[in-house]
Order: sequence, then structure tokens, then C-alpha cells
Amino acid sequence: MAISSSSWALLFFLAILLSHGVFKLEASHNVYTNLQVSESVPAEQPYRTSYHFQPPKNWINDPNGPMIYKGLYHLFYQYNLKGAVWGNIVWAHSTSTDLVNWTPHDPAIYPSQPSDINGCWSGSTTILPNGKPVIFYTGIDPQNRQVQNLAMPKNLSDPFLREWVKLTKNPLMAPAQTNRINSSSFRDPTTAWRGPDNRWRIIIGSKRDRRGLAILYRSRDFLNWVKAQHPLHSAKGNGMWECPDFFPVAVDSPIGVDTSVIGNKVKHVLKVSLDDTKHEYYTIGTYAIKKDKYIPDEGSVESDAGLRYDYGKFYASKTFFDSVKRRRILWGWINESSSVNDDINKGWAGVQAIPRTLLLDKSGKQLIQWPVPEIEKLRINQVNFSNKLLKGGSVLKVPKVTATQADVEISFKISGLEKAEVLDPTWTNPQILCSQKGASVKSSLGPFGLLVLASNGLKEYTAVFFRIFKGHNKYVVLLCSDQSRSSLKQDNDKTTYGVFLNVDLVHETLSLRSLIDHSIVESFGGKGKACITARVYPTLAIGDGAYLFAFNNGTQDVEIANLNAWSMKKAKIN
Ligand code: DQQ
Repeated sequence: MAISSSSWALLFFLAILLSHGVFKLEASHNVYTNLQVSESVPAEQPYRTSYHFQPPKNWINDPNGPMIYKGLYHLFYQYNLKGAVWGNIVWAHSTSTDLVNWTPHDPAIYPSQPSDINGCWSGSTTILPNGKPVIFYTGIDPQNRQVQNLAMPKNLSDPFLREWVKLTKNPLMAPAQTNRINSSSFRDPTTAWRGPDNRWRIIIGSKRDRRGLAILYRSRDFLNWVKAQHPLHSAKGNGMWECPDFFPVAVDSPIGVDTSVIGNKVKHVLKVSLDDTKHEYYTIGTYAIKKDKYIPDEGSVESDAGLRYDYGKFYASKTFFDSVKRRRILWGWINESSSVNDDINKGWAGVQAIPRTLLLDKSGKQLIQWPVPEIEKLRINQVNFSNKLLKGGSVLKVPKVTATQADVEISFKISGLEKAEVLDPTWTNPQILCSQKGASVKSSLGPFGLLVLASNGLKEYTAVFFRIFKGHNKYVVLLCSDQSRSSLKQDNDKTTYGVFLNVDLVHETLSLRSLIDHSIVESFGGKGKACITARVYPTLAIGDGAYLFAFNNGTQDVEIANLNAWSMKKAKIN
């Protein structure tokens, strides 16, 4: 049989891919066949975190099934037992009494039955009414189809729930010709919720052509699941929805609510992780239980015009209801910005963000996120100053802080708002605006903020800052995280991130908090109205060579209303 020239080209391309040991399963799942070796990690580790969760070595990605059971927090996560790149995925498992210090356990879920023999991917836990936790996760079956499996704790009296038993009946949900489910786009079951009709519901991320889908299943007994005719929600044009999350948030109350709560005292949130862009979007809306449909509020969309939990590196997140402290807690995966080679050399890749509490803002139009208060017990050696003028064009060193490992809160008093630069109506994309107007570009009110992980002489720094514009009828605040000078190394992703911050400058102070942890800068603007997480790899600003500064590179003076900086103790992160 003759082979056409295009077939030869295809064969040649495949041979090249395989000879380099990279086999692409689908968008996010590159299998590096030649790199799956788990070697000991080098002793020199300037980028390992001190209080952000990470295991001693290897690759991690999505947080899975976080929960609280008998007073103990459980975190499972996607983990490669064999190397610092994605592959051989199991559910690693750690527990904690305080969300800060963690005890590692053996993997809880790993390939062991036909319905997950090719991988145990992301999923969630549900606490059943009798208090028993169960795990739903995506298994990859012998035909590489994505199917949904159920596992239960082997011994409920083990507080660590170290062993999990899978149902022999698995999979409980699978693609079939009759249900029009795309077998390579059917994954990441959510926590289940129970409707007033006593039926359980769950959604699974999917797509049909370019339409993202939250496929809905229902069950009376948690064992037999029937696909609903319509998805809970879908939207055209943005591709595969990974790791959906669907939960209620209380209106006008700081208290978190259980996933099954419905009614007029709550709004609902649907979050999706877009495989195409590796960004997450959430909408706020109404859950019409009778039709089993989620209807986002007007203008609430899953695209760049919509809202993100985090405008930097933060993906595949998941929330859970902490029934003891009555709060909803968000976990997210922070990926590397370094090359695969660097990851292999350092022996690990990926960390988890600091867990954040999640609340509905008073406006009802967005969420507020804040690091769990438990993290504050790591704070030591507080440095404080207030009412300090930060003159235009000045830099102020914050002394006596371990600048590689710190928690910093700063708030500003702004006068002379009328002098703000006029916002050009075409400047609608905050990320582009932040990269065009980085930390070195002067305007009148801004840039001002923090220079973190900075070297003496400022050869290296990461700038987290504000810039204020005069928009149509209101002042507009831009929050940026500029990584362009973060490292002398060239081959890192140094994308600058940005977001417009919804603060009323006339009535609110402008505040910023940054959690700095060696290679992580996790920033919260406007008391948690917008978050930006960055990964950086300084070469000079490491150890004692790292400093913290407040800066104002605008032409107008601003006042630091208050600055609190703490060095952070090391946590037992695993
Ligand atoms: N990661 C998992 C998938 C999920 C993706 C595989 C998101 O289940 O869709 O490791 O990062």
C-alpha cells in the first residue's frame, strides 16, 4: 500500500515526539515517558516553600477532595510517585489539625481496578448525612476513557482515613453511545449535593465541540446515577471545563454554608477551570432547583470579561465546607513558571496556595478571599509603621524582616485624586495595561506598592503595585504583579499579571497583603477583592540577599496609612 506524503509527515512527527519521550494525551496531560524517575532532590533548594504546602519531592497538581472529618482536615492531591513532571497520577494524602502543619500518609487512591488502571484523576469528597465521607474521582480505564468511580473509607474509626476501598461496581458513570459523552472530556466530579426531593446531584466537567459543559447526574442512593437530560450549565466557545465547583454562598453573612443549602438566603457560585487557557472563572447566580439549572446573574460570564479567583498562577481549585468553623475554604494549585528541565533539576514541581476563606461580597457581585487566619500563627517579629509619607520617586526599606518568608500588609491614603492619569477608553485589558505600564513606568498616582524578593541594588525584584486612573465618572484602580525583573535567569515565564480592583477610593482605604514564600508571591488587593499569585526564581534575592521595600514610582506623593510586616516561621508542610 502506498503511503502519501502527508502520512509520512505525520509518522515522522510522531516519531520525533516519541523519541523525545513526550506523548501528548490531551491538552493538559503531557506524558514525559523518559523523565519518570524519582531521584533524591538536591540539597540546595532556594525555591522550596516554608509554609505553602508541598511534598518533599516530585510533581503535584490539583488539590482533591479537601474535607474535615472528626476535627481533622484532609487534603488529597494529584501526585506523580515517579518524577517531577506530570504522570503516574495517584491521590497523595495529608492531614492537619490546623491547615498549616501537615502529616503525610500513603497515597489514598491509586490504580488498582480496571476502571482506574490508567490513572486516578481529580475528584471530590462528599460527607453523607450519617457523617461518612465518600470520594468520587475520575478513573482512566483500559480504553483510556474517563469514567467516574466511588471509594469509601475502609475503617471509619481511623481518624486519618488512611485506606480507601473502591466499589467493585465501578465505574458508576461512564461515556456510552447513548449518552453522547465525549470519553476524553468527562472528568472531575464535584462534591454532591442533595435537593429537597432527596435526590443527590453531582456535576462532571465536559465539552461538546467548543461548548463547555457541567454535566448533571442524579441519584437516590449514591450508587445508581442517571444523567440528566440537560447540563446544569453550559457556555459556548470556551472549550473543556475541568474541575467544576458548584456551591452556595450566604447573602449578607460571613458564615459559610453546606453544599446542599438552597433558598433565598444564598446565591450560588459555579467555577470552571478552562483547559485551553489554564485560567479559572467563576460566575455568581441562581440555582433554579425545579429545573435543575444554574442561571448566572446578568453580566456574570466564564471568560475574560468575567471574574477569576486569581489573576496569576492558580488552577484546578476546589472548595469545601468546614462544618466546625462554618466557613467555605478554597484550595488551588500553583504551578511552576520554570522550564521542565529546571523542575527536574530541583526534583519537584507545584505547590498548593494557602487555603482561603471565601465569602460573597456585600455587593453580591463578587467573592472575597482571605488567607485562613490559622496561617497568622506563623507570624513573628512584627515591624510596623503608620502615617508615613512615601514621596514620589522613593523607595523605603522595611527592616528586620526575613524577606524570603514574610506576610506583609500595607494600606495607603491617597490625596490629590484629581491628578490621576486619564484612563484611555481602549485600555480595557488589565493584564496588558500592567505589562505596558510596569513598575518602572511613571504616572502621577502610581506605581506604588511593594518590591518583594528584591536584591540589594534592585537588580532583582517582583513589584506588586497599584496605579490609579481617572475613568469616566469614577476612579479606576489597577493592581499589578510585575515579574519582569524577578530573576536574572532568562528562561522563566515572567508574564506580568493584572486586574482592575473594585474599590471605592473615596470611602475605602487601598490595601494590599502579600504572602511571600521563597518562590511564591501570593497577593490580595482590596482586602481580598482581587488576588494575584506569582512564581518567581530570584538568583540574588535568596536567603540573606533578599529585601523588602515599599515604593512609589509615581510623581505624586502617597501616604502609607499602615504597614505591618512579619517574618514567617517554617510550617511542617509535609
Ligand atoms: N488535572 C487532572 C484532571 C484535571 C486536570 C489530571 C486539571 O482530572 O482535569 O491530573 O489540572
